[in-house]
Order: sequence, then C-alpha cells, then structure tokens
Amino acid sequence: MAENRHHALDLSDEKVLEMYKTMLLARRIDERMWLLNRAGKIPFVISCQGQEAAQVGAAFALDIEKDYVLPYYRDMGVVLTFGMTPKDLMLSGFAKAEDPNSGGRQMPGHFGQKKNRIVTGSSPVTTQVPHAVGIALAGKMERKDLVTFVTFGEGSSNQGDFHEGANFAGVHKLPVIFMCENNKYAISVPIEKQLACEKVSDRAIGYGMPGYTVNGNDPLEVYKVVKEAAARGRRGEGPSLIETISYRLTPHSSDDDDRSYRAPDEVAKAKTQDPIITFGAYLKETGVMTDEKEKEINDLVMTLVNEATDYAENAPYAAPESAMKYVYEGM
Ligand SMILES: Cc1ncc(C[n+]2csc(CCOP(=O)(O)OP(=O)(O)O)c2C)c(N)n1
Ligand SMILES: [Mg+2]
Repeated sequence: MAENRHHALDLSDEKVLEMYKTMLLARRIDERMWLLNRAGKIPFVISCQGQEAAQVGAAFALDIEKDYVLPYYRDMGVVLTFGMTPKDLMLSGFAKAEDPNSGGRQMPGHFGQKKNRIVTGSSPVTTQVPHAVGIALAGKMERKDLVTFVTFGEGSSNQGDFHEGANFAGVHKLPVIFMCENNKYAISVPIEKQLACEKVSDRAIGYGMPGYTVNGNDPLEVYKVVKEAAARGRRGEGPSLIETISYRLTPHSSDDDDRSYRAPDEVAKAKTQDPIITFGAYLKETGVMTDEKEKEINDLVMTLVNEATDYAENAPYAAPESAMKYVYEGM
C-alpha cells in the first residue's frame, strides 16, 4: 500500500474523496462542453483540463464561508468548490438567462457569483489581480478575517497588473494569495518565450513575499502550500506567491488548433501525468477508494452532468429587451 500523505495534512479520507469528486466533476463538465460546442450548441469553451488538481487543492485549503476568490477563466475547480453548481456552469455555457455569472450576456469562463464570494472578472487578462489586492486592503481596514485568492496564467504574470498588485500587497502586508497556474503555454507561445527567469515564483522576492513552485498535478501539495499561505495572511504576515506547474491538456480554447504549434507527442506525454488519473491512482493505492466507490463517484458525476446539460439546454435565453440591464441605469 502506498504512503498515506493526506492524514499528515489533517485531511480525512472523506475529504480527499470529495476533492477527487470535485476534480472529476470539473473534468466531465468540461468534456461535455467540448462535445456541445462541436455539435454547434454552445458558442465557446475554454478548458480547465489538466489544472483541476491545482484548482481544487487550492480551493479546499480556503475558508469557503469567508474568503474571496478571483478566479480566471480556467478555474472551474475553484468555482465548483466555492458553491457554483454544474447547472450554473452549463447555463453559462449555453448563455442562458438564468446563468448567475452574467445572465447569459458574457462569454463562458467569466465567473462571478456574489453569494459565493466569487468576484466577477473582465476579459483583459490579469485585471483580477489588483481587484484581489483591493478587497484584501478593504478587509484589513475593516479588520475582517478574510484572505483573497487570485489566479492567473504564467503568460498573464507578465502583465503590469500582476506586478503592481503584488508590489502593493507586499508593501501593505495584505492577505492575498497570488496563484499562478503555469500550464506551459500562453495560447501558442511556449514558456521559454514568455519568461526570462526560471520560475514565476522567483518574482516573489521583488515584492517582499515568499514564493513557491509546486507540482500542480498533485492536489495535496497545492493544498498544503495554500493552507500555509492562508494562515500567514490571517496572521497579518502578508501575501504569498504560489506557482503550480501543470500542462494545458486541450487547445487554448474551442477556437484554437494546437497542432500548429506543439507536437502531439508532447501532449500525449503530459497525459500520462493527468491529475485525474494520478490522484485516482493515489486514492486506490492508499486504500481510500475501492472500485465500488470509484463507480459510485463516476455515476454521481455523470448524473449531475447530464441533468445540468438537459436543464440548461431547455432553459430560456435572456429577453432581448433586457440587453441593456446592468449597462445603463434606465433606457
Ligand atoms: C490584456 C490581454 N491581452 C491579451 C488577451 C488575449 N488572451 C486571452 S488568454 C491569453 C493567454 C494567456 O495565457 P496564460 O496567462 O498563460 O493563461 P492560460 O490561457 O495559459 O491559462 C491571451 C493572450 C487578453 N484577454 N487580455
Ligand atoms: Mg499559460
């Protein structure tokens, strides 16, 4: 039997099975969205595939009753953990009126849900970073017990917003967790052409915060480092920068053909480290997940995905006369 690593992190067997279920749910919703896109039913998909372990491992380390998350477009694992439902996500995919993210107005992947403290983001990458810093500043001024958690890609870590936000958070010792989901590509640009430094986490020193690079395919490693970062933030010791290394298993989006810039072999090799497979294997090797339990989780996940698909497909679009709602105060 393999070494049990989750008990040392105070994670029960039940909790790690819940992590696995959430990762699998994100993966299966995402896969369904691709099928629906190719069937001409939903306009656009931007995937979480390959990043579920980083997203779920991190989100499980936060306080879902108090903390604020500012996810980026791939973070299905984060928003599912914070309470967004498969139905909500499918309503967004189909761009239907009831979509809590935008009322069916924006592209999918622009997450936002007030009741779950998922802060809505914009399409220009990295704009969520200064927002996370601002919310952490407000929390500190109001003496609230909260941390903010913000994610972005490694390509986006070159944007000014990241550097300005990180510097301000470092100077003012704000409770922000900056998590860079390094998936080795920014659309067609490989990591070697994006960064002159070896690691994104090397940048932390410039902003007076600790920086960590962890295996983004291992939810337990990510959980541990985010848990520690949240504790530091709550103690008033300031922000942290965490870089999770994984691999983007799909093309950039449903509108991209990745065969034009990366070798199929490279993708095939990365698939051997697919976190759904490796974490599933860990749970089996430690005796936490039996074959029956695995089937039970799979069946439950597929029921949720099917129900969400049917519900969202049959839901109404937003009324045309509501198009300007939330844009202008009165028309
Ligand atoms: C400011 C800005 N520039 C360019 C784009 C177009 N764009 C959308 S996603 C993306 C790549 C981002 O790569 P990375 O940050 O590594 O995230 P990933 O998609 O790999 O998760 C680009 C260039 C944008 N949305 N905003
Ligand atoms: Mg990237």
